[in-house]
Amino acid sequence: MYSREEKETERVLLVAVASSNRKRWEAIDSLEELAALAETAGGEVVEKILQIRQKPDSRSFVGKGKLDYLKAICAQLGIDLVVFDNPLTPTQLRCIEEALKRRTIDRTALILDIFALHARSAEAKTQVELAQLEYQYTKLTGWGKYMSRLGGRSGALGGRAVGIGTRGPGETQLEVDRRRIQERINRLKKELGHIERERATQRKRRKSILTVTMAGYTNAGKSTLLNAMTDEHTHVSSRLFATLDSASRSTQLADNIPMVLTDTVGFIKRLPAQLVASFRATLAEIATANVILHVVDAADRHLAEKIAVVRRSLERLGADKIPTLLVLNKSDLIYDDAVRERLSKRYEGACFCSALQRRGLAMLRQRIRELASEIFTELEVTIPHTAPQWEHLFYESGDVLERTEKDDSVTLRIRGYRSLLEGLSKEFRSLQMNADK
Ligand SMILES: Nc1nc2c(ncn2[C@@H]2O[C@H](COP(=O)(O)OP(=O)(O)OP(=O)(O)O)[C@@H](O)[C@H]2O)c(=O)[nH]1
Ligand SMILES: [Mg+2]
Repeated sequence: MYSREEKETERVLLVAVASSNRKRWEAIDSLEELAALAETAGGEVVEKILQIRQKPDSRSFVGKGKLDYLKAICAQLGIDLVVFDNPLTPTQLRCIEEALKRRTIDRTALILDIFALHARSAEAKTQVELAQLEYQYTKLTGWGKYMSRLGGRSGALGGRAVGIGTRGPGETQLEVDRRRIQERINRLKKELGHIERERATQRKRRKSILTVTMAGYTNAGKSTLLNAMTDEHTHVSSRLFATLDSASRSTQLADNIPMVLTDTVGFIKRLPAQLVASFRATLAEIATANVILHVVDAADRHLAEKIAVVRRSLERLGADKIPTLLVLNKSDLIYDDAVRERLSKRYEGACFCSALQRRGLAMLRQRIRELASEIFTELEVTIPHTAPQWEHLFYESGDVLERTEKDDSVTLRIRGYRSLLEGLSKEFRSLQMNADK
């Protein structure tokens, strides 16, 4: 009756509740972002409603009077789906669904849905499924009937995708008990643990390759920048969360300096905790990078807030100590020189570029090079044949670019971490000097 089978797109009503008039603008901005999310999920936003209410009602969230009003709106505008910007308890969800006779979800469920829609690789699918199950588990005191009728992704727990907020493993009718979900959660966690360990070993293999990871708010242009810097064609889209996998591309910075550039999933305000947890392996790529490119949409009027969201997320991932370059992307959309000036004053040291028009990339490469030269070094050591263990140690600590053998010694040209190689060669020299004495 309310499913999407008969219609192309679902007609969506968005609702947000702000706790005071002062919080009004924040809520309006958040609603705007929610609209972009709903559209990304394939819905058509028909109406947005903002309510100022000091304390949410424990049962109906919005209160009885408002519920009647929403019901009238739903009927009048032919709404299929109601999305709340605020997190709702299972009781509230059920109460609202029953009153409105419309499927009702919150922001978290909507973001989870988009992730389910965009997951391509086996890993991303596993991560999304885990996040959805964890989310459903917390809501498992029972879905309302407008939710439980609808299925999810085939496989896992059965069912078929029919509408926003129901994709992914979706189907959690009451008969699917907590134990089965918990079992599935454990299995998925095991699978992901496997992937995580595999990635860790892969990372260990690279000794002196500069690893640069893109981080940033969703839609900032990370994938476009990756493509521009590597001449690749990673999927780019104006939709939110287009990228859910961390794709790495090898390229060269300059002077034959090898570099691996990694694209990752974007951040968003209030990214569901379940997603952060299950995308740990993907996000961990960020924390192991040598350099982070924090990509932002320079023309976005919420720039400062989005930068703060990303910085907080990086902190949480333990990536806040990694050298980070702020990249003010989409500079082609800044038409006013005064705005540009203000930005460069405010974000000193940031790099302006346009990934789309491939402008400002040389400067960006130059800045990455400067950072790289602080991190990596290239040096030469001559090791006498009487100390073969040192040759072994140097081989272990960097990438040997050249090896020249002489009668009594061997000379290595090595590239690797500055701190490691310089420490090692200092130790080697002082031992050599003592031996010479
Ligand atoms: N005008 C302009 N648009 C850009 C630029 N870079 C990217 N875009 C556009 O911004 C949108 C998002 O780009 P993506 O590269 O997919 O952004 P992303 O950061 O990878 O987004 P997610 O993967 O969703 O987190 C696309 O429509 C791009 O064409 C730029 O320099 N200028
Ligand atoms: Mg992307």
